[in-house]
Formats: sequence, structure tokens, C-alpha cells
Amino acid sequence: MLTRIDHIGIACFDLDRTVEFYRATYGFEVFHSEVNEEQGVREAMLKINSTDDGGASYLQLLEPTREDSTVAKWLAKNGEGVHHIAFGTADVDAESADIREKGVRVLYEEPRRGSMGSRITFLHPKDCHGVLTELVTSAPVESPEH
Ligand code: CMX
Ligand code: CO
Repeated sequence: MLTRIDHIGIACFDLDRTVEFYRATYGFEVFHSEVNEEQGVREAMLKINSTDDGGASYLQLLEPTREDSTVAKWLAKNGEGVHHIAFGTADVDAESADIREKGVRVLYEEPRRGSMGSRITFLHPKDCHGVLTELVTSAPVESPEH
């Protein structure tokens, strides 16, 4: 089951300036930032709200780290803007298998590492009415030690 909007991915040329726009305009603060070399992005996650499945919804601001990355290619073609949407699920493996059976191309054989230790995969935008769609299972919340 897909239970929340996990994030909206927004491609930008300058992460620091874009973070500052979201802070100054809306008051959103950076919850987490990291570089994901496999995906070729430097990213900032701005937490917007918690969700009733125990997760949260974020904006994911993305700046490419290399010219041959998917986000760099997309920015060169389209300029800045909304790059993808991501749905949250407790079981990205099961969701991927179900959706693949429906004839939608799931881009990865096995989910890969996403923000904050999550596991992610993508659905091809050409099979999703033009929307690059990501599926996310968050890393388990560490339980306090007893
Ligand atoms: N949204 C909608 N359509 C898109 C798109 C996007 N983000 N990216 C590409 N497309 C469309 C293109 O417009 C193009 O359509 P036309 O043929 O009609 O022009 C078609 O898809 C092929 O595009 P392309 O520029 O040739 O790009 P590629 O096929 O090389 O790559 C894709 C497209 C989806 C396979 C690639 O972007 C991908 O693997 N994405 C998943 C990984 C990713 O996006 N990582 C960055 C985010 C990381 C994170 O969220 O953590
Ligand atoms: Co994403």
C-alpha cells in the first residue's frame, strides 16, 4: 500500500540559494542534507509535515554533482522545476513487484539507497503519464536502547 506523499523532488542549479528561498519565503528549514554519489545529487530534505502512517512528507531539493547525472541532463533540457514525485510505502519490494506486473517499467531490479538510509526505486515517466515516480521505504526508526 502507498500511504503518503513521501516527497516532491525539485531540481535546481544552486542548492544553497534554493534552500534560502524556501527558508525566507515559507519558513521551511533543512531537516537533512547529504550527497548521493550513485544518484549524482547533492540534496536537502525540508520536512513539511508528519503523516498518520508514522512517516513524513518532505520537499527534496536536488542539485546535480556531475554533468552526466540524470538531474543535470533534465536541468539542461527543462530548467529548474518539479522533477519527480515520491510515494511512501512500508514495503517497496512488494509494491515494485505489483506495479511491474501491471506493465509499468520499474527502473531498478532491486531498490537502491535513497535519502536518510531509505530504499528507493523509480517508475518510468513514459509509463506514468509523464510523471517520474519514486517509491520509498524509510529506514526503520531506531528504537531507544533499554
Ligand atoms: N519527468 C518526466 N519525464 C521525464 C523526466 C522526468 N523527470 N526525465 C525524463 N523524462 C522524459 C523525457 O522528457 C524524454 O521524453 P521525450 O522522449 O518525449 O523527449 C524521456 O523521458 C527520456 O528522457 P531522457 O532525457 O532521454 O532521459 P533518460 O531516458 O536518460 O532518463 C530516466 C530518464 C527516467 C530513465 C532517468 O531520469 C532516471 O533513471 N531517473 C531515476 C533516477 C533519478 O531521477 N535520480 C535523481 C533523483 C534521486 C532521488 O530522488 O533521490
Ligand atoms: Co526523490
